[in-house]
Amino acid sequence: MAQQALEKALNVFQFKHKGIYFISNVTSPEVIDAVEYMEIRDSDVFLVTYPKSGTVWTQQILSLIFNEGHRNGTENIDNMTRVPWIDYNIRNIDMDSRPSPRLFSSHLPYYLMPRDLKFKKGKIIYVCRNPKDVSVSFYHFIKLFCKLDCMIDWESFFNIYMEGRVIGGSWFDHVRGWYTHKEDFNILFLTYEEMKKDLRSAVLKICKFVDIKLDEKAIDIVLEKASFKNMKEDPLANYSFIPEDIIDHSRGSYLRKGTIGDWKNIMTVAQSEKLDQMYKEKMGDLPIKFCWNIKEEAES
Ligand code: PPS
Repeated sequence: MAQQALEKALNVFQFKHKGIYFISNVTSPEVIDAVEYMEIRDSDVFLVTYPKSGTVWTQQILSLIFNEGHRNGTENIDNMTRVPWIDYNIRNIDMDSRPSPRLFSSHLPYYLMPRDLKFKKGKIIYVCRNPKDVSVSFYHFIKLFCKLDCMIDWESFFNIYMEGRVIGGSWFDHVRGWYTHKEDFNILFLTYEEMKKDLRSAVLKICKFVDIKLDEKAIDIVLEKASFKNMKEDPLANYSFIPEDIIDHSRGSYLRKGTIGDWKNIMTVAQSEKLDQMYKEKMGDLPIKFCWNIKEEAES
């Protein structure tokens, strides 16, 4: 019954286009279709993720790497303006008139991205996170949406997530799609977990990939300003600027726990096994390694 109510509410809250679910009212099939024809510059950098995989965190990191004015605090620009979404352009930013190097964010699957990227123009940073923590983060996040007017219980959400009937579609299809098509793009793969365990190394990898050299002092500033604690308190980084008619900020924070292994606090053994089984079926042949617990090394 609870699941039926959630499914009904989701049918109003999100729409399906070309195999993927998007949030209604904040984007449209026309916007998504136009992305494919976006003109790409060699210096463009796209941050791509499945939802709840560390997008806002990486937006902050990219913004700090690229903008000295962000590092030294002389500019007052929020993350979403610095690294705007191409699939959710809620501020109607004119992407074509932005100066190079342009930074963009997206939750799109590989096949809906701008066509030119497939000719290795521009760069893509793909960040993925273990699907158990993603599901839990997603569950808490979805409850913040004003327009999703129904009680959301974990079990119903988990079932719908496993079927891929959520924003961004199936985690398995998204990550598998990007991973198996990585040769078509100029791409750097990162995991949320490696960022969490050793942010300095991840930041250095990003700097190398985007060809920017920062001195030790600048790297230290990036690390400090991209820390969970700092971002949670920073109104330019914590997404508290999302309009109240989209997110009800009184229900919770965009930056919630920021850790690895929170799934253990809510997932039943049966749910965890169901996900393990699906992981084995859909991802088992890929050499990607995830870390499922803060104390563990990465494993497939
Ligand atoms: S969204 O809505 O898809 O853009 O969400 P996304 O930004 O991809 O993911 C949100 C989760 O990322 C966590 N987060 C961080 N973790 C560690 N350090 C930093 N600095 C950081 N910033 C954001 C955020 O807390 C969400 O995870 P959960 O597990 O819900 O806390």
